Amino acid sequence: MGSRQPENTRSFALAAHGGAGKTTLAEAMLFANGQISRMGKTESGNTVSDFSTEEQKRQISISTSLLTLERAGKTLFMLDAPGFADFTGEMSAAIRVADATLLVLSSVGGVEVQTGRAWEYATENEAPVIFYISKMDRENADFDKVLADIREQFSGNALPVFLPIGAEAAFRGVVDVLRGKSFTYTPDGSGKFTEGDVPADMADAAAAAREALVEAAVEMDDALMERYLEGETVGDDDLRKVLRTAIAKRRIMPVLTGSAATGVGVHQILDFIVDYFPSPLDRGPMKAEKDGAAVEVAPDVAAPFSALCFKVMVDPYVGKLSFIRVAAGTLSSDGNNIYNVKKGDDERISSFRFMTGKEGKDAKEVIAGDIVTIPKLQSTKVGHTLATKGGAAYLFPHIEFPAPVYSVAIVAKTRADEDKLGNAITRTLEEDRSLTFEKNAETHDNVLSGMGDLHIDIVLAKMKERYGVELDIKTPQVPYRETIKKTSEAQGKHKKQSGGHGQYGDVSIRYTPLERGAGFEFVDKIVGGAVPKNYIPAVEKGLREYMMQGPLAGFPVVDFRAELYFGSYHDVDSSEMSFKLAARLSFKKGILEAAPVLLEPIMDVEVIVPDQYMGDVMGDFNSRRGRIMGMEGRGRLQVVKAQVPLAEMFRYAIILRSMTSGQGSFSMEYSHYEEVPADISKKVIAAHKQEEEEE
Ligand SMILES: Nc1nc2c(ncn2[C@@H]2O[C@H](COP(=O)(O)OP(=O)(O)O)[C@@H](O)[C@H]2O)c(=O)[nH]1
Ligand SMILES: [Mg+2]
Repeated sequence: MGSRQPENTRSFALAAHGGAGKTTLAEAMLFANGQISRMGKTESGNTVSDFSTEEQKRQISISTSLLTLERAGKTLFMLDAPGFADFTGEMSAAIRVADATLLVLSSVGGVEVQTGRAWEYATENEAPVIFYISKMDRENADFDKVLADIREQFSGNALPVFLPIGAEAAFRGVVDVLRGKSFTYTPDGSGKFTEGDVPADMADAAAAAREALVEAAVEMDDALMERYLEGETVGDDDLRKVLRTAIAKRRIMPVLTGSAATGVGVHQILDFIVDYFPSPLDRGPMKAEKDGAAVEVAPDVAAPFSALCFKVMVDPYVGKLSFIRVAAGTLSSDGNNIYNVKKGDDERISSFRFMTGKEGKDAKEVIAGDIVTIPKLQSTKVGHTLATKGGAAYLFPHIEFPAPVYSVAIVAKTRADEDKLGNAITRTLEEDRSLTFEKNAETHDNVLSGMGDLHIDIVLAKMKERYGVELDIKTPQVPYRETIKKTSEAQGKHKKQSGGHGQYGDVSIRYTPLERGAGFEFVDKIVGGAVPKNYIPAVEKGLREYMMQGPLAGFPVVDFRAELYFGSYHDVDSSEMSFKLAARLSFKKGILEAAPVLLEPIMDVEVIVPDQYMGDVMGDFNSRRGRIMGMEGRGRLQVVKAQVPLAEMFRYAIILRSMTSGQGSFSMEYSHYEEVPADISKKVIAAHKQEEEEE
């Protein structure tokens, strides 16, 4: 592979709603290209792409897999991303690093929620988009309808390049309108096809489709445009050149079709990828940053080497594999080391691997535009920039992952599980960037947060399989807090003076409510040494300690001022400990007399749903004590903003999914604390009392 050049590279992300047919299409391409001798099926758990235990068990893609194909002197890097909403992060990372997005829509299901999300990510990344209408052999397959929906909902730049010959059980082949040829298959999955003329009854449609492509393509070249307007016919060579540019610039978004299951059209798709998908050169430079200024990194093989890590996979046997997109330069694996620009660490390259599912083939050298893995890097994480030492010193922007929306508290089943938990969590977090773990300082829950119940389920199954850790899950505790609404004064007197060395502390403290978010203030108002100076810090310390467990229901007390204004002491018996205990007595009494209430966290929630679900979503928020803050249209979708108590949101990921048939999505973040309504407060306090009694 010594003479590989970026102009011979094609990389693309396969993106779609779950079940649209990406993995099957990837498998069909490997088969058509002679890289596998039998076609696997998602439902049989034997595709090259879905190789993990969990993917095979659940029959869906969970993690992006990288498949490398060699065809007609070109190297194709294909990223088969999972389509389910729980794994959106994987999909967006794949779209970010590939030179094009192959957006798959089922000829039956058409535009679905995740199709929209994939489109948005591609658009944000200015990625060229090629549509593929899949499953033309299925009952109710409707090419025209899906094409019309694509043009209406996404872009009028979507123009058909393939037209289907027949449909459903009678789907036989495709017309390639650019080549002006038909390709008719034996639909037995063997991949045998014959090339012929465009069928007479499709000639008009094929001519019109070609004309539309020509008209859009010539706009990329003024001279050609002029000739075209003067009535000259545009030759194939000219057309090919401008079409490539138009695709790279998103001015044309070709629409292809076929059936991966029966193999119909797969060879033509591969040909189209080779001929028309953008190379790294067509796609142009990657954006990076150096000392706060924007820089562009062109895919130049002679430039200093740089790469972006977009995925880390931990294989129980092979160990860690880091997936990288090479942005610039050329690097051979022997003797070369690499430098993590973000961390400032040296990393050792043992080899570069060209991946096809779980199999890797050693590559001596990588060049700008390649998407490969490096085994056993130590400190490199997703989003980090790699370079040779002393070479490129810029950083690629971090890869953003959506914030988790679904949380559970995890509890180790046994002591042995608990011992293994730390390591298992660390390694799991390394691979999965849409997962977070936090030990809540207030509730002491170990909170694991992800994109949904499916995601968490899979994470737990993986931890059990790989690291032998068994975990139970429960709903996390709401981190309630306590505060006061009135001012009170309370004396606390701690006195034990029978026999031996006694104890004596006496304080009077005034408790005043502060505004929300103010926290705690301690004020020393002692005059005349009623409490000696050296004991005052003990009083404050005592309060800070006891306020972590409020007298109402054991939650931290916040947003109040404590003014120490009077007290008394004993020359011999007073001590720091006595004053701490006195502060505690005053605190308990004072807070309970100052109209204490519970506070709960309120979340800012943003829900995105198709129009028809607006009513349901708003009604549901009412039943969750939510406040609607606003609504706006965003294309064919509606965005609802609301503030809702966290206590009502733990299962929302599941509820929204069932309420909207999977078509809704949401995000949330902490906003502020608010008083809990009396009826709910009563229940929380009662539950706390019961817990205390049980202990
Ligand atoms: N009839 C038919 N079924 C297909 C075709 N492509 C995929 N499928 C089926 O659709 C389901 C989902 O396919 P899969 O490739 O896993 O979808 P992905 O989630 O987009 O990767 C599986 O049951 C496939 O067998 C096709 O071309 N024709
Ligand atoms: Mg899949």
